[in-house]
Amino acid sequence: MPDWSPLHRAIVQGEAEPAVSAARALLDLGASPVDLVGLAIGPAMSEVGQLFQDGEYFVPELLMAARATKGVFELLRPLLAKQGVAPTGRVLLGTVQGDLHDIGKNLVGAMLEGGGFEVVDLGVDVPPEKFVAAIQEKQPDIVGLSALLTTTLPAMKRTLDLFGERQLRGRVKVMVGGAPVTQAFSASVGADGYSPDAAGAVTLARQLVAR
Ligand code: B1M
Repeated sequence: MPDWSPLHRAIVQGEAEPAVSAARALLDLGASPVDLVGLAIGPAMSEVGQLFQDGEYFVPELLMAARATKGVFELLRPLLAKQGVAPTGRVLLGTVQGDLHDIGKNLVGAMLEGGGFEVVDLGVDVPPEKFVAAIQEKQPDIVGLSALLTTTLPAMKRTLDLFGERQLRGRVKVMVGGAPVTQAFSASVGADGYSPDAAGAVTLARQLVAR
């Protein structure tokens, strides 16, 4: 079992170069890029979120941790892409309108890439119309909606409602996630699936394309 602690520590402490070096060392020892995302980066960012919530971290520490993660993702992205066999499907991903949180969404995107999916990331604060335009342009198999604020859950519903109005639900499956999202909420807005975390999102996406 690889020792994830140097990478975990570097991310929690927001040290970008040590994080990249620790990731490189783990890869040299044979660790899988998917495990780096799921077993080191994910838990480290969850700890950062908890430290922020506990009042021990403030915005600068959060942003430093996110920057350290970004450097590691740049190293991992080509390796994750190479790992997948033939692309399993195309996923359009975005954080819904009014919501600027993207750390969890980015983890989901990286895990999906590691699982062989092609990911088109629309970023944060994505209006429903922009999702619709991207569905028409990119023809994804799945749309993934992320929300971190209870106040942006209605935007998730508006997005799904617009897909229905534009008769896109027969063309794409929709999966939802983010801290305030639950299975019950997912069912109430008519999503095709919900995952509480990034690893589960890959399993769910595989099930949705197989349906
Ligand atoms: Co904000 N924030 N934030 N924040 N922030 C929360 C969400 C909050 C719970 C903190 C709190 O008060 N305790 C709270 C929301 C309360 C609520 O809605 N009830 C909150 C608030 C209030 C706010 C602001 C309004 C604060 C303000 O300005 N007064 C503001 C809103 C800005 C906006 O969006 N319009 C704001 C701003 C920010 C920062 C910019 C400072 C920063 C975001 C930086 C960034 O994302 N680039 C930030 C952060 C970092 C957090 C916390 C601390 C951490 C979130 C995070 O990254 N967690 C968060 C408190 C917390 O969660 N502890 C908080 C780590 C990440 C790995 O987990 O995102 O949950 P998560 O993703 C998981 C799963 O949810 C799931 O998989 C991921 C990996 O396992 N998942 C999916 C996510 N998306 C998925 C999609 C899927 C499937 C699974 O399928 C498509």
